Amino acid sequence: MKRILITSALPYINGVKHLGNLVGSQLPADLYARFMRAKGHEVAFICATDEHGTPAELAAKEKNMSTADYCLEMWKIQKNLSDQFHLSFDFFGRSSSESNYKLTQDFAKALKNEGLIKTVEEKQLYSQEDGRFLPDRYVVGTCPECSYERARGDQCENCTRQLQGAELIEPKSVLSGSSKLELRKTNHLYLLQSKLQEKLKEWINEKDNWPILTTSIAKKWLTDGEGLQDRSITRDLEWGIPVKSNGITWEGMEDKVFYVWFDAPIAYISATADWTKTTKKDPNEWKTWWLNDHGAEDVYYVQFMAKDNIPFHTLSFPATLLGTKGQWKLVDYIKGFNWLTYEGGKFSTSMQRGLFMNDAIEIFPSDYWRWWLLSNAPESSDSDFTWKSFQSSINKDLADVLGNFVSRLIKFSKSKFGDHIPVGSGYSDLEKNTIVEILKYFKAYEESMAIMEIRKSANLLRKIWSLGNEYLQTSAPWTVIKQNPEEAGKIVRFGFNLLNFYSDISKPFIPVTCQKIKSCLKISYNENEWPENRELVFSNLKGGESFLVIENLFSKIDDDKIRELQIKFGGN
Ligand code: B3M
Ligand code: ZN
Repeated sequence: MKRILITSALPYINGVKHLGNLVGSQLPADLYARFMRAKGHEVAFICATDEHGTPAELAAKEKNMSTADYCLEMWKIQKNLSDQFHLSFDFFGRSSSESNYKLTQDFAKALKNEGLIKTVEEKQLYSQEDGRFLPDRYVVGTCPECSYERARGDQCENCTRQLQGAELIEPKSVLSGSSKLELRKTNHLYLLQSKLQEKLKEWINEKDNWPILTTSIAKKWLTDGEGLQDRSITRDLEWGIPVKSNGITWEGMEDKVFYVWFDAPIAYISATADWTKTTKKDPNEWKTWWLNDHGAEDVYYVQFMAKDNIPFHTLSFPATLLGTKGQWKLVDYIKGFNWLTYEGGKFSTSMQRGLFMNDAIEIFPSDYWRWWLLSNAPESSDSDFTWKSFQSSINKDLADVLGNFVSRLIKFSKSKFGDHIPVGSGYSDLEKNTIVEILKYFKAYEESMAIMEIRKSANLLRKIWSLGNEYLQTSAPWTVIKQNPEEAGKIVRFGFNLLNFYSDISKPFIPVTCQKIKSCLKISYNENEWPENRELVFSNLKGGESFLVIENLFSKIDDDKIRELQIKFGGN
């Protein structure tokens, strides 16, 4: 049994997240957490809302709410939607929690004690019209690297380059649209990341099993020297974690807050602490996940995120952890994702473009979305959501393959043998060969799930489902029963054992469907059950067990519905 720590990139508090956010971190992380729990490992699956920085302030302004009230309202909304998509976080916390305030301030103090923080006078964009400095997302302009015209003052979401507002071409205030901006002096605390360059390079170079996407982005910043420039970790904002620490006075920092990207990754740790303090016998259990001298050395830590977050997770956050010279756990594996596009265009929260979780869950059940998003996850390249592709995936993979197998088996059994599974005769070569074939693909499925190859895992699971249909087609119980009811009974019993097997191994992808199948079989649904005993697994059901008929496990989506949705949500 291993101990697996899983964190998903913290969704910004502003607005309901779109399907791109969902598949870009939280949903694949949930798939992996479910699989590792089912395999009997101890899992800590942690996430939280990322509540500081300009996204929160700007969004609250738009709603004419205090930022604190806005964040609380949005945390509840995002938590509720996570539940509706069956994201099985062990804890969904908040980066604005008291424990994150304290831990962030403690980290800053530790870094200062290691001589890794200095006060730097810098020039920030100041807007006369707004009467304030314009940090990060308060300013928008053209990216100097890729000419993307909606680059923000902290990062270009198009080419992931981390930016300073003053680098933008033709910068404008996001608040007033004013371009009458001037550079004014202001003091900020800088984390001397450059001093950690060699340590970080050494750490990254040890990661020989990381996906190319992750290491290439990390090394780009390390070799070009870009990513390890000393970086400001404070901002001229009201909303955020105040720059103070017990026992340390930060000269001239009285009205500054820590930069959101300084405190947000620390929230992975503080949310774990909030989790164990509120739900565990030992409130300090969080230390066994995060401190190497408390047992975290044996933890396997995996982070899930979109590619624009990779620089922060391979450089800034490890620099913070290493810089304190504490016993902090560093990530073992980063699963990064490319982008999900929407009908050939970009998803965008700020531009309200694409399909958002609250709309999606109203239209189709969560398993439909889970299946399409995971089987099309933007792993090695971008994926494009189109309504046509969604329709085809639901109608073919779910309805025609898994759904068809279930309905043919159950309808035939009910009509010929009543509502009890027939015993029938013993398995013959056809069943034994089918078992060998299924176990071959099942082994490959488990292997790809263990290394988070998501699309490959979905393809293997679909193949395993299709072998059930092939078995029914070949064994043809509807023909056999005319001559040999005993043989037909055996086929049906084997079919039910296949069904039970499917309802265990498909749980990470489509948990609600698996729950329905278990209730049809009158077997209690246990998320952490996994078919470990390969030999017996297809004989668990001996015959005689009663079952309930499932009415259409999946409903096919017709062309009219798709056309309506394309129009409603702006698809092509
Ligand atoms: N809030 C997600 C984003 O960039 C960002 C992740 C923080 S993880 C510590 O959309
Ligand atoms: Zn760019």
